[in-house]
Amino acid sequence: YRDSDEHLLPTDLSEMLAAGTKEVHEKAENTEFVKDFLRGRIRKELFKLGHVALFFTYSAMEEQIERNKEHPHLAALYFPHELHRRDALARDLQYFYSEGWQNQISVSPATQRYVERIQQIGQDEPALLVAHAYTRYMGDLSGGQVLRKVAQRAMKLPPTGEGLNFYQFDGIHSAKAFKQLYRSRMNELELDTHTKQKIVEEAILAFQFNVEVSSAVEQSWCFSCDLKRVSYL
Ligand code: VER
Repeated sequence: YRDSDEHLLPTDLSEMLAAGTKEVHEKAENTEFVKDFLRGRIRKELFKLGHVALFFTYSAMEEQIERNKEHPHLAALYFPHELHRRDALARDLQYFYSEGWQNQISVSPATQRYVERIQQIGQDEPALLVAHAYTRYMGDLSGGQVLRKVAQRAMKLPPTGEGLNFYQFDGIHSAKAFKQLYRSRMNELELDTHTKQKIVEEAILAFQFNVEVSSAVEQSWCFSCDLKRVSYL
């Protein structure tokens, strides 16, 4: 037993990310939007707006991942079949908004800022895309599975899974095993300490973007809907 071992800072990227985002994860879990969601108080209009925001976010992220898929810091984390959500979100939006959904949705300012950051690092510092992929995909494979059940029950969506494709990872049999694979792939990347720290910083930023987007979704209700906060679906 060596006391000093317990005080060593982690050097594996997966552990640095988990430790570095612990505090902001708690913040992300505690926005009104997320708390209402977990209680099953889901207003369908807000759920739809959340999906619209996710659609723009994943479109940007996956476009940049695609563009940089041969980059040495991203190639080992390239799992389009298993992870990519853009098409699943498009199917969900088609279900919620019907034909012509593309013309009914628009990007909110908070989502636009998130998207611009993803595009900027995709151009200038592709290694930092690791942070964005981690924040979304590892989250979707963790808490996301709880959200699927809550959403299905609260909005009485059909058991066939329509409207819930986003939460359904058809290419992944065990979320737990896949997360372990993803963590080991992150840890095998050849990154110096400075770059790893920058990835952790970027992940914290990615969480903050998510918090801002969900607060904006929450607030948009007051301005755009006559019913205000009366009815919960
Ligand atoms: Fe989190 N999450 N989460 N989460 N999450 C876990 C891991 C995890 C949970 C539960 C859990 C977010 O919100 C929630 C993220 C990212 C995010 C568990 C493990 C709940 C119940 C909620 C609330 C809905 C949000 C909003 C995000 C980011 C957008 C990541 C990245 C991880 C992986 C941590 C790691 O490194 O193992 C039970």
